[in-house]
Amino acid sequence: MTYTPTPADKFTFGLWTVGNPGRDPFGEPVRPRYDPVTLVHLLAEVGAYGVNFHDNDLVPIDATPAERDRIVRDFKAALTATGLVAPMATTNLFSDPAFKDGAFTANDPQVRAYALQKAMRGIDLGVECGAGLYIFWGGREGTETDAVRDPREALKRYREAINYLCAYVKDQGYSLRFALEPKPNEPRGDIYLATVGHVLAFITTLDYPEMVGVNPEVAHETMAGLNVLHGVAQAWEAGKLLHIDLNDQVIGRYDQDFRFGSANLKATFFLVKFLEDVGFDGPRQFDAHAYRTEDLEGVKDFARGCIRTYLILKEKARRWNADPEIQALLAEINAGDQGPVVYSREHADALKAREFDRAALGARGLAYERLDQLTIDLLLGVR
Ligand code: GCO
Ligand code: MN
Ligand code: MN
Repeated sequence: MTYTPTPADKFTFGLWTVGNPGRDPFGEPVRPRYDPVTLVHLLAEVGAYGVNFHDNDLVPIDATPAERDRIVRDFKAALTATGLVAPMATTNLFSDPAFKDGAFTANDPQVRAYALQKAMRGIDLGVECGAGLYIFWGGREGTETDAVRDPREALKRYREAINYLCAYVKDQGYSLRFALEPKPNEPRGDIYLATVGHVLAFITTLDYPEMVGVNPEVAHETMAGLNVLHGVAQAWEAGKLLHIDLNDQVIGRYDQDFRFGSANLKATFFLVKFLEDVGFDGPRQFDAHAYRTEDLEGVKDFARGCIRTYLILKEKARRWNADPEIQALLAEINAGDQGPVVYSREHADALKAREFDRAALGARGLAYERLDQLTIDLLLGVR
């Protein structure tokens, strides 16, 4: 197997991922900043399908209109030259000191207004570059102390902003959907809309819920100690899985943004298997960055590694689904299943009267150990 990506895999990277200069709270950048055109060519070289950006990854926050137009022209020319697309865009509502208390949820109404303005301009920029999806990651929408804001007020303001921006998109006639990206903490002590579950519930309270979905991130659910796959599956079931951020993370650590599959291989396998089994056709974005030890070659190794691991796990998933022993075990586990139970008076009466052999139910061995070990054998390449 060569594990060569195709456009159908929809592997994308943010400009901020391969462009990450390796600055952290303890140390200065270890890599130079590369301009967007260079990064587009790098992504084409490693086999990506698309590139995503925050407004200010592409256009510096203090650029003049003329500079903006030149940068966008060069970027679009690079897309044409490489064949890459820009399916998703987003707003940086977290780096500038103006957003130190949040953007849409900030206590200062001027900050909230500025955030809306910046988001509308970001949406225009995204649409101009061909994006069909716009992400909202509320990086600074949170607190260090709940003394400063009633969390209900934060949710109200968040809702007001998303409603406003949905109305803006409709008014402009853009064909653009939104995806909200949950995260439990970092950079704030606590961030509102902490998990996929919070976001799914929040969407039902919006004016245009049909325009809005979720962008789950592996690391973010893991930081919250949750099973990523379960959140992703619930989003999918609700018809709300529009995009996914793939990376890796050890529970209980800082926001690590490791190369996809580099920390929790089995969980990553089941996630890839799920995405492939259900036929998820949204972009698979690698939202991660290279170790701080790497130079530009290491950044390429990182990006190629994300893609390669996904494709290896995709092939493993195919083999898992085709494995006679695994499938026989699954058939045994699910034997006797007669499909969904539907309520009727007769069914309920019969069920209430039925006698169960409770001891036998409890005594039955389920062979999950064997099934899991077969999975491990397959993943470790001895099967
Ligand atoms: C993070 C987030 C971001 C977002 C990005 C796009 O932890 O910093 O994952 O990388 O995904 O802002 O919305
Ligand atoms: Mn993240
Ligand atoms: Mn992300």
